[in-house]
Amino acid sequence: MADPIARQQLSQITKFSTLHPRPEGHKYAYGTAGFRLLGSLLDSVVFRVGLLAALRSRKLDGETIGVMITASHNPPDDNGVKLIDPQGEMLEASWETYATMFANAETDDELTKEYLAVAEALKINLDSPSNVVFARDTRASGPALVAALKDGLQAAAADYADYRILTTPQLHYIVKCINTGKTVTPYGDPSEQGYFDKLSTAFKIVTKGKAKPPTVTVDAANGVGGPKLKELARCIGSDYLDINIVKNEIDAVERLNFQCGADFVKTQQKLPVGLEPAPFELYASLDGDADRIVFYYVDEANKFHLLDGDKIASLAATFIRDLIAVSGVDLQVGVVQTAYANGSSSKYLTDILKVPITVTPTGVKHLHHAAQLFDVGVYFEANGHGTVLFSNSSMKTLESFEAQNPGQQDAVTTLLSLAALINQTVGDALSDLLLVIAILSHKAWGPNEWNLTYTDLPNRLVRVVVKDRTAFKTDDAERRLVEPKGLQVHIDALVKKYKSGRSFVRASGTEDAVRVYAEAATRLEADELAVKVSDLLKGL
Ligand code: NG1
Ligand code: ZN
Repeated sequence: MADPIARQQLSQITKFSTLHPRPEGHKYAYGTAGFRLLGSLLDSVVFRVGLLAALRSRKLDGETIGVMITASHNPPDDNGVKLIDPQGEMLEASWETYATMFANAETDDELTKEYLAVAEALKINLDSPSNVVFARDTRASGPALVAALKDGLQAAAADYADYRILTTPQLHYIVKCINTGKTVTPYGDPSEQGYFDKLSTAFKIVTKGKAKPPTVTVDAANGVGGPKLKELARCIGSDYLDINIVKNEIDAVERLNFQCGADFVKTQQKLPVGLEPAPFELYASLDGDADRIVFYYVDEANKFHLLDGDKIASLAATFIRDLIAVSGVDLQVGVVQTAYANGSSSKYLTDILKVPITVTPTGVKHLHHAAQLFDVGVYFEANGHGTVLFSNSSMKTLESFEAQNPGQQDAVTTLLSLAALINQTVGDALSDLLLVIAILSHKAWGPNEWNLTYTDLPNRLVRVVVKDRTAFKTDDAERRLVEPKGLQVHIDALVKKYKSGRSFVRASGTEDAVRVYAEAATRLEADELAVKVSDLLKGL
């Protein structure tokens, strides 16, 4: 049986848990985006996540773990919670099971038993130090969930720091800063100001000697990104950059992600409602926790053109590849995509840029891990979530490189500053915004020139509700169905009939549905292919 300290902790957990009862009949699952559902159903879940975060930190010798309370691009009444590992990465997959187990424990006693069982199985000393930091987005349910989290952390005797309202990537940054603070490669100052200073300094170095970029208008989805971007722009200074922030009503909580924001613009393939853009000017939309960004503009005929994650990836990969070539450093850039990447983007990267591509299943953790295998790994989901990772050895190579001429020196300085400008922990809309602006100003491009690099194939994404989405099993990075048996043959037969046709079906990881993706040479054909493939799922 447990020692006195552990016994006291367990009795505290049972006691506090009674204040956070689990709603009856609800089954929780820690998915690709952590727990995410109606905020009113999350009190017990967040309390229990506090317990898990405390254990996770103890397992890792007291390294600091992050807990972010957000539901990203979801509607205002939803909320969510996810854990951040010490290097600012997503929670290690094996722990997702414990998260789900804790969330579903039926009684306070059962929860306490599971807590002890995990501690014993993983040889965690309950008396050892535990450190957790947390933050939330602007949702109305946030403060009450923070209170539940604090109860969990207190019950598990963890030390914690409340970073209040932050973007998701800011908290990832802070977690990494804290845990690298005493190493030879500290990531930065573990504070919000440290984040702003790091990005703004890097932006000024990367754009040194370039003309001040034209004003960019940013739709902040009425979320946390708005005030944070305002502060970031203030740190950069109006001598270097002007940003016009719209959809910035964070107090109108019901407007969060409503008819605006990155998800709305990407899925609807249209402008945020009420935006009246000037032709050929650059616009961008963030999502509710500012880890996604998409860009767009209208032409002289007011036609909307989307510049999504694939366009950001190819822009970044081209720029970095060219800088590496100028510098003479021996490094390789690679791009990581999912099956949702537009076929034209993959063709452009492979045939024109000659940049290697890895395709992984959906979910940022898969992309992130694949990107770590390149010297410089660029990864973006088409929906605008992504970043660029510089490996430790590339950083060493760049830092110790002896340039032979000023051109080489400039290129190496720019590469090193890019590594500082780009959030190395997770996709970050604010950092990605500055990256894109910096690249466009180097190239003296507007959004139209950027868009002309390649033309997206028309595509359609359809959500289909089926009886049991777990019956849909895939391989080849989700591009082919293995089960239900025989279905892939029918999809192949349909795809063959369309010029540049491609289609696949996979179960969503975040919703109880399957998604059908189709692309083809024309809008009509892409829509038709999507409908025909969806029809194959009728009755399943
Ligand atoms: P699912 O529901 O598994 O398709 C969606 C997005 C992912 C990712 C996750 C996490 C699409 C097609 N899918 O996943 O890219 O962002 O949500 O939020 O956009
Ligand atoms: Zn998000």
